[in-house]
Amino acid sequence: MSDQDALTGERLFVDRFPEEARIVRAALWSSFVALGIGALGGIIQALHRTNYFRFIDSADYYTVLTLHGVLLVISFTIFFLVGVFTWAMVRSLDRPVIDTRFTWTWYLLMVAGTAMAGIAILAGFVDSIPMSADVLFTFYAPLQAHPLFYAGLAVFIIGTWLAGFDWFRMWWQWRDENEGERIPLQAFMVLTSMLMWYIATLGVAIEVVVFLLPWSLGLIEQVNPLLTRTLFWFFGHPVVYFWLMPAYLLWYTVLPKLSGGRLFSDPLARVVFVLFLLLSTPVGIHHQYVDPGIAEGFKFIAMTNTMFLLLPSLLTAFTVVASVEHGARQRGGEGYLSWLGVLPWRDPAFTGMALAGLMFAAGGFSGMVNAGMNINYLIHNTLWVPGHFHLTVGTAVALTFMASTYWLLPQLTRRSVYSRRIGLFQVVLWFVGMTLMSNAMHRGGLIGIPRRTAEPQYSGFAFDAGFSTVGELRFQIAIGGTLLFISVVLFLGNVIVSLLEPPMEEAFDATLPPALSGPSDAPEVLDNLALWTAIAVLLVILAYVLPIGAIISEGGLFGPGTGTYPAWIIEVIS
Ligand code: HAS
Ligand code: CU
Repeated sequence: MSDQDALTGERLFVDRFPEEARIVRAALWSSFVALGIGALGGIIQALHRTNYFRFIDSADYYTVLTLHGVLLVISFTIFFLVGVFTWAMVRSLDRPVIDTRFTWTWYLLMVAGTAMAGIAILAGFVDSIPMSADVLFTFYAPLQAHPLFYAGLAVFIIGTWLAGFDWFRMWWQWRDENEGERIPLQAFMVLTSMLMWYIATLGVAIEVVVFLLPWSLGLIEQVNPLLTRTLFWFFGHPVVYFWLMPAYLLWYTVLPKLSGGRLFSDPLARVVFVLFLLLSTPVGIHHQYVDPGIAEGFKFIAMTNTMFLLLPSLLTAFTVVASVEHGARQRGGEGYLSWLGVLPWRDPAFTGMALAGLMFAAGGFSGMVNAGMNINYLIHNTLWVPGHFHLTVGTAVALTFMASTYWLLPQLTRRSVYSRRIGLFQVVLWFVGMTLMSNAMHRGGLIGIPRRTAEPQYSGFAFDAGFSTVGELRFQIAIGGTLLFISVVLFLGNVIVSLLEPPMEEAFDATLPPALSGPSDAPEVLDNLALWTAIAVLLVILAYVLPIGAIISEGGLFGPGTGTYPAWIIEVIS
């Protein structure tokens, strides 16, 4: 059975696999609830920081920031991911999940985990409840949250592990029946992403279960902050590719079809996902260039690996643009660039994904700046960094998810999208809002405006000689943030109203055409997942054993983290 099988007309996904469609829908709805609440946190914050409207007290700023960060980058992204991955496994292997009770179990674990963490965060608003979790989405020590927050995270991650197991089981079953066949492309993407996830989450599992949870329960007195930070970033870099991989899956397998063409190269797509499995984890120290207690040499290794890690995204830019160009030429497009004009720009799914890709090119360039060890000192902890990640996770990922929903919705619900014009307006609004906001954030970072503070003006310290620049940037951030919020409201409204539409009569073409250069052109070794996993583990060992060993031997497994300060300071403060 080939990957790109036809499920058209009366044989829509929802008709063929009704229970699986229900599960995918549940995952998507959960993701959209998180999107709505997270976006509300976003607008409150954008207007607060820019000092236009202050709906909250500055004391609650970190509660809102944590809510915004956790709900959007953990819940919105990963619920959407499990929905898309389930859809992709079922359709590409052309078989139902093995046991729907198991599937519902991991979904419910993820819901329970989100609810636990969400309650701990929201309690931060109520002074009479002695519970809070104002630790931001990078929840490392010395910030401490209520145990419920960490327990929620643990439950959520266990849910994702079981989800991966569910998909592996489907593949094992398929493999037994299809000996010698190439793994269908979408399944290949899901499986390699999950292998990367299993490796990456080891860091956060140890951080939470061994250190943070016992510490917040009072079972251990202290932790080594540098150690928990390092374990966090062991996970904190690869998690960004975990958000990105479902977007890449959609760019590789759906965007070419929407453009009217075919994927340029299946083998290149496989190479890209293998490279992410190999290189996503041994780079986390690029978030710690300014951390004392990690030798420069280890930071240099992380930088070198990060530069190699640009390769799969550069390959993606080439392959996806080539596929879109192929589509345009099939539609009669000509010339060096004028083919762009014949693309289906009125289709919100196409336009949203294409604009997401365009913005990712800019986000990728700001990532290259971040990754340079010396230039990172200029931008670290400034507003530049939120500028970077609102282009990557906030646009490449979020806009692709919203745009692709316009294409997935009919297959999953048998309802047509209520208004494609509102859809188109909404994705373009996101693009415009994000252009304003992220550009201003990058520029603000360059003049030294810090990230993560409700009051960016320290007394007696001006960031810019001329008020006008800061004022103009403030304005762009506030307007941009407002447009983004309106865009989310239009998206959610459009989806909700679509569900009230009567079942659609007309056929919906959900086929995905085969690649121009198909799987048979790919060397067989690419499908050897055990080999790639072994090499990935080896690279992680090479990158992390020595720095972590040094951190523990200097600062102690459970602190006091003397590696961070000279011993005489510790003596003075203790
Ligand atoms: Fe990053 C910080 C380096 C990618 C997210 N990053 C962050 C943080 C987040 C984040 C959330 O080295 C902040 C964490 C915190 O709170 O402290 N990042 C990189 C590099 C890349 C990169 C080198 N980041 C991402 C992605 C993210 C993400 C992806 C989320 C999804 N990042 C860093 C570094 C820091 C950092 C440092 C620490 C900064 C500090 O000091 O704190 C690369 O992977 C980027 C490669 C991308 C490209 C672009 C390729 C272009 C493509 C477009 C194709 C076009 C299409 C359109 C599809 C080279 C693929 C076709 C349509 C037509 C019409 C033709
Ligand atoms: Cu990173």
